[in-house]
Amino acid sequence: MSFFDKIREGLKKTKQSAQNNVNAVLATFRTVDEDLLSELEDSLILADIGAETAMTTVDELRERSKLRNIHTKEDIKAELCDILCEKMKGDSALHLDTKPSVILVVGVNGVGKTTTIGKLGQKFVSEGKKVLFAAADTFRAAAADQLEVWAERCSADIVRHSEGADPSAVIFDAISAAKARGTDVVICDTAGRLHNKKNLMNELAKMNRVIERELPGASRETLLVIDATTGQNGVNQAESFNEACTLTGIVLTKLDGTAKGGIVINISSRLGVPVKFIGVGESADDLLEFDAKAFVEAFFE
Ligand SMILES: Nc1nc2c(ncn2[C@@H]2O[C@H](COP(=O)(O)OP(=O)(O)O)[C@@H](O)[C@H]2O)c(=O)[nH]1
Ligand SMILES: [Mg+2]
Repeated sequence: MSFFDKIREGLKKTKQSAQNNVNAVLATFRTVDEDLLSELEDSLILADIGAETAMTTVDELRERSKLRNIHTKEDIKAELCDILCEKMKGDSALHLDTKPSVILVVGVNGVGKTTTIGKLGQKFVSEGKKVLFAAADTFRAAAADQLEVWAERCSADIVRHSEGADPSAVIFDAISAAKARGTDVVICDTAGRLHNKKNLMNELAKMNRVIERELPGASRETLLVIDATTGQNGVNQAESFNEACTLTGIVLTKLDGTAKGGIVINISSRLGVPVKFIGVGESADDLLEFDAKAFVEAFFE
């Protein structure tokens, strides 16, 4: 299945609703007037693009329609795609230039952190990289067991401690092992069960201190995983985590399970943190590098 087919397949539910809405609005197109703009705004909001983003999108469309001739619904679609791509611009690439480099994966419980780490491991190993997982979600033993299954599946190494251990100690050991073994990428799983923001900040700060101290100058990524099916709640989570640590990218999982794929546009335009990957299923190859243009095209196709 091609890359585009995968996005298309992953966005099937979104398209069944969003496309119908946007297309239904465009089907009645005669001219760009306030009726059309407000109907478009509503259909964008229904796809979870967010009220604010829908409003600024429509404002931009209004301005453009004054400057350019928009004659057909294809013209409008093209302008709409262009405006939404602009809102998502940002660097979607991972920057892992040092050996080892470190990816810290954060997010609330159940969003798909461990699964995403497994998928990333698979991707890096297939590129010929040596990967080590740090099982720093020590909250329950099952979390490390789950990561271990992925490690076996994709031939990555894993460092784990017993249940309840200090997550920063796991990361410390993982980095020592990575240095000794010539690992390319260390991917750290974390617990999503932190009770409050202060707790979360302290824990993340401690892990970051360990990485900083043990690997000064190393390439780092901090990826926030968000479940696309949680809608507005996902935006709130992103805002909290963005305050607690410096995020370098977002992974939006479970796009295959939602009719509201517009959340991708909402989150990346609101936070100014680029979406780097999208998850469209549970298996190892269901993680796609994010491409704003391909995404928007599939969205409005
Ligand atoms: N459909 C679908 N399910 C996913 C995706 N990513 C993760 N999951 C499922 O979501 C559930 C929770 O994932 P897990 O990685 O354990 O979440 P964690 O608590 O954040 O580590 C599991 O059943 C995963 O198989 C995705 O992109 N699509
Ligand atoms: Mg987990």
